[in-house]
Amino acid sequence: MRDEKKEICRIFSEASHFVVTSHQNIDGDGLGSALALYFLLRRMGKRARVVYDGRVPYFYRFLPGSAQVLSFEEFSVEKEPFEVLVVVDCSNPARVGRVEGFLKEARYVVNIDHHPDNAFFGHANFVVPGSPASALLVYELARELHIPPDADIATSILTGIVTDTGGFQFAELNQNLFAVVGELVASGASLSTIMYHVFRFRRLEALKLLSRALHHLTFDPVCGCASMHLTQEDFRECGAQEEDAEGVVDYGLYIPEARVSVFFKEIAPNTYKVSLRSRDDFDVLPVAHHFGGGGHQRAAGFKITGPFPSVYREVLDFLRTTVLGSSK
Ligand SMILES: [Mn+2]
Repeated sequence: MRDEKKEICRIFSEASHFVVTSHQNIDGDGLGSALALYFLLRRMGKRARVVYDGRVPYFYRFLPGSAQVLSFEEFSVEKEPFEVLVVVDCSNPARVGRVEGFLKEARYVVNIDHHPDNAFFGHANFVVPGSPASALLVYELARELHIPPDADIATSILTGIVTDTGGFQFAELNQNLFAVVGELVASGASLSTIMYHVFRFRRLEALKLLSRALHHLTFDPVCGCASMHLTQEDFRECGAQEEDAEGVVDYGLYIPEARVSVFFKEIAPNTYKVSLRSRDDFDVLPVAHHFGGGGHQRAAGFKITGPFPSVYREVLDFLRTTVLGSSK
């Protein structure tokens, strides 16, 4: 079998113009991985751009290079040619928004990801579903390229790891991961700065929104399902944006008996983004797939439309049946 890591290193060495992108509704792993690749390619003397179809959330703007991220519009104006499109932390090209059109333009598409349902859409696919973060795969690539991380690369990679492990709560900080974190810290990354921005740097509007979501929190002790929702009205009344709901779904699992947390976010009238989180013993990915979404075993999501009461009932009924049907 072809070594995908080596193939990507070959593409990185041979080509000279790169666009790096990640999924819409970007998180610390998507952005951290994209920026780490950007710095890595620049260290190799390449021309690289990070293009993202969306706005970088304010709490990730501490990241070095985040000001250089181009919106889809900004890049379209610039019209700079590129040979390679690197898509990172993204299971499916439909998730990159309008950047999806670049897949046809690129000579090579490089796919670096850790989602179990990755569609292998690249010419080279470095996909490791067991990896705690895509950023760890970027770390491996840097090693393969013999490029020791500098402070910018280290900060970007560690932000990805911190985000996707929930600050080392969802993945055990074993000796291997600890060694990587040690090297990144030695290279100039500040773990406390990253933890602060990823988890505790939230504007008043976001905290007001969180209080609304918690106010709506309900728990079904029979199946261990915790649920929350936020309506468009909640967002309006709090003066909040979509990015302000980041992390809300995690609160459902604070309940000791909770096995799964579900969070409904109304993003347009009667259109809901649904996030799912679970503990080790329950896989939410089949639930997300059932509703046409995707993600990971412990964190997944999908979109659904309809009036809230019927949407809520449909999802909760399916969840209940699935949770109760799975072994305890
Ligand atoms: Mn990720």
